[in-house]
Amino acid sequence: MWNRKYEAMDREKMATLQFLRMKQSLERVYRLVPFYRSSFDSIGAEPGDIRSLLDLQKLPFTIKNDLRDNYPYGLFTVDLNEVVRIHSSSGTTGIPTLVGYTKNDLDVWAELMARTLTAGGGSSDSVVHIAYGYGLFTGGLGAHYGAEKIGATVVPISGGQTRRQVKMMKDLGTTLLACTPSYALYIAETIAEMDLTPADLKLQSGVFGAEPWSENMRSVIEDKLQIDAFDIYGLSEIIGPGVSYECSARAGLHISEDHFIPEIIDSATGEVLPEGSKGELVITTISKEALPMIRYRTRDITTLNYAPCPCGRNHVRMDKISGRTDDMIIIRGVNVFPSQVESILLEMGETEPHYQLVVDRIGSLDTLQVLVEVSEQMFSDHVRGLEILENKIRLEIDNLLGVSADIKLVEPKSIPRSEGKAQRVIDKRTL
Ligand code: DLL
Repeated sequence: MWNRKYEAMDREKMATLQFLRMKQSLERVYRLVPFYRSSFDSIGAEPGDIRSLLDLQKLPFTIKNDLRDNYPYGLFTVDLNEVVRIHSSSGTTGIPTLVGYTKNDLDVWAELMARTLTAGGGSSDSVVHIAYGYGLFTGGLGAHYGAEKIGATVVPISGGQTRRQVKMMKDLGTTLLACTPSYALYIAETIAEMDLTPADLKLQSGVFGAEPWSENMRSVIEDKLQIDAFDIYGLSEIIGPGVSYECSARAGLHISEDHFIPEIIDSATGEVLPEGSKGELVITTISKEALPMIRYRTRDITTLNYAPCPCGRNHVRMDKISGRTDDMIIIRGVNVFPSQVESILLEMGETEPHYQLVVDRIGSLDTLQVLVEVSEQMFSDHVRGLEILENKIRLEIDNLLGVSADIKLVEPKSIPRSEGKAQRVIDKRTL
C-alpha cells in the first residue's frame, strides 16, 4: 500500500474527513463560482443546508455541458496565476472540456497515481513504460508524476512507433507497462511480429485504462504478455487517471474516498440508487482547488461495493465499467454495450481479440454488423468453416443479448489498431 493512513482508514473516520472536506468544497464553489451559486440557488439551497454526507444528494448535478458552457475558465475557483497546468478531455466533437490544476491539485494527483501504481505492482524498483499519450490527454503526465513519486525509473515514451517501444522495453528491462488495454494488445502483437516472446522481456504487470475492457480481454492480455493486468479508472473532469484502481484482489477498483465521494444514480430519473445497484457513477471532488466538481455525472456505468477487501484497503470498490450511457447502442429497442459483445467473442475463444461494431439504418430499421478478425489459418481455410463460425457467433449474440446481428469474419490486422482509445463502434446513422 502506498499510503496506509488513508487507504486503510477506518470507515467512520473516513466519513468525518469526507464531511469536513465536502463542506469546504461546497462553500468554496458557492462563494467563487457563479454557476454553482445559481445552481444551488435554483433549489433554494446554501452550503449551510448540507448537514450530512447524505444531504449532498439534495444538490443539483453537474454535467459535461456545464464545463463547455463555461469554457474556458468559468468554473475555476482560482485566478490563472494559481493554475499551473491545463489538460483537456479527449472528446472528439465540439468545444473541448478544459480542466485546470493548482500546484496542490498536481500533488494530490501524483499521490493518487502513486497509490494506483503501487497497487498495480509498482515500486522504486520498477522500470515503468508510459505509453499513454502525453499532451492534453491526462493519461501520460498523470501516470508520469505518480511513477516518479514512487521512485520508479520512468520511460516517458508516449504513444506511437510500436516497434521502437518494444525494443526499448526489451533493452531497458521494463517491468511495468502503462497504456490503454487496446494498445497493450497491439504491443503484444508487435512483440510476436518481431519474433520475440514475453520471455525476452521483463514485464511483470500493467496498469490499463481509459477505455472499457472486459474480464475476458484481461485474460487475453495477461496470456499474451505473461503479466498481471490491473484496471485503472479516471476522467479529466475529476482529475484524470487515479480516481480508482485495482489491488491484488482484482475484484473491483478502490475509489480514493479521501478525495472523492461516489454515488450511483438511475441515469434516466436521476434518482440515487441503493447500495449494490448498477447505474451511472456520479462523483463529487472534496479536495480539488482549481476545478472542484459537485455531483458530476460521469456517464459511466458501474456498481459500488462497500464490503471489506482482502487487500486491507478500506475504500469502496466500483465494478469494472461496463460501458457509458452514451456508448450504448440501441438496436431495434435492445440496449447493447460494445463490452457485452467483446465478452461473448472472447468467451467463445475462436476469434482474435479485435472487433468493431458497425451500426446503420436501412429504411427505418437499425442494423448491427459485427466485424471480427480471425487467425490467418482460419481465414484461408474452407469458406464453409467461416460460415459455421459466423453462424455460431450470431446465435450466441442473439441468445445472450437478444439482438440479431450480421457477423462478418475479416482478415487478420484488417481492423485498425489503436495507440490510444480504441474505436469500437462506427455509427453510420449519425454520419
Ligand atoms: O481517460 C483518464 C485516464 C487515463 C484513465 C489513463 C485511465 C488511464 P478522459 O479522456 O477524460 O480521461 O476519459 C474519461 O474514459 O469517463 C470512461 O468513460 C473512460 N474510462 C477511463 N478509464 C476507464 C476504465 C481518461 N478503466 C472516460 N474502464 C471515462 C472503462 C474508462 N472506461
